[in-house]
Amino acid sequence: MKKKVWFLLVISLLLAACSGGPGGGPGETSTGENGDGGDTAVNNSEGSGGAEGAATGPQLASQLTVYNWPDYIDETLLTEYEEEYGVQITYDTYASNEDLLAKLQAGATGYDVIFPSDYMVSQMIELGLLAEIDTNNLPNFANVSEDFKNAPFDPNNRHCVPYQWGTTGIAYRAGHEFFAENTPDSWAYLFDPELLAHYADGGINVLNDQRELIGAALFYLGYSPNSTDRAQLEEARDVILAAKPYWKTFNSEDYDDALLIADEVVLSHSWSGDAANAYWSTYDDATEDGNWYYAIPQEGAVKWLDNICITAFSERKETALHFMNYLLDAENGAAITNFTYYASPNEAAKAYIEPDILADAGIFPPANVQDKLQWLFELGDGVFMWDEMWTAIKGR
Ligand code: N2P
Repeated sequence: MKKKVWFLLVISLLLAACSGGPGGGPGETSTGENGDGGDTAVNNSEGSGGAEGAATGPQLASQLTVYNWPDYIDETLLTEYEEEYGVQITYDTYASNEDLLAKLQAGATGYDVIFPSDYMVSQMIELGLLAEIDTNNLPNFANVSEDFKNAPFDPNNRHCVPYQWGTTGIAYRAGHEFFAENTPDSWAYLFDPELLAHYADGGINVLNDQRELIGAALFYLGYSPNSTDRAQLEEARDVILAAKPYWKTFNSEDYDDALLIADEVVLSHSWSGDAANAYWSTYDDATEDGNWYYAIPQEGAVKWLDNICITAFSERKETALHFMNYLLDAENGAAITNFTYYASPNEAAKAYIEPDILADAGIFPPANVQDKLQWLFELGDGVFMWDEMWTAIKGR
């Protein structure tokens, strides 16, 4: 039995942070051709588990295009959906909310189902990029925890339903001699050159994600991760530029497997599930321990909720809704978390989630930790200033 809880609750000095609700080209596993007709292309009427009524079943298109974060679903679920419903799924991935938005704004209208985070949902609603849904047509919406319904970024779930949630902190190599004496429980371990000098030769990775990285620097400086104050943002940019020479990689796509598990780095800015993947993938029954630990910095950290949404331009909305309902099934929701190591907002799924995952406080943080995390909000026009900082950070 893997009983050891590896997560460090290093939050005691956390400043009172704002809490509240979450306010705030098709391809890789493609199994079909592009460009079939829309939902009118009836080819399935099995009906079981359908979103549109049991009697006749939904009118499903022959294809569906799904655009998600990397390593964010157990792909056997896709195959099972294809086999059960006769819908061929084209599955593709993006690295960040900003990449997703840029792709849609550049005219990639082929995508039906997407998975933006909280702040990006509100931005996309304002831009008219998301279709409206009626959760009355989603029987499995009842599986979702009330805590995650009706979030401020999408009142009454008029556009999206919750998919997975997590935190953003620091993953570090257990057994590294410097970390044996010094727990990386502060963003200083990512940004302070004096500290970085102790372990930079082992490799450091940061998330290639502007809201996360600039947000972390803002936490480090004692500011809001949603700041749109130019002086604060410039300070954050300069903190990042001073630390950048010590970093080996900007990777938010496959850093858990390619860098953490592969021992290419000793410390990484990390999403909770990726850190947990690194821990459980290196877990040794003999020592009852894994190689990677995860800490939430004392200055505060981001809590996020990713969502399943249908694009406004989807020509297969009924099929997309049917697929959305499929993902909200209790056992399917559990299969997703058992694969990704991210927390599930699907309450009914918990009966099927691995006990070790449910008990892992790094994945499902206790309430006292959650209360001290902060949501990211849409930045309004401030987004242009953030883009400017990000260009300066990545460009030099
Ligand atoms: C995992 C993607 C995590 C999504 N590879 C963070 N919002």
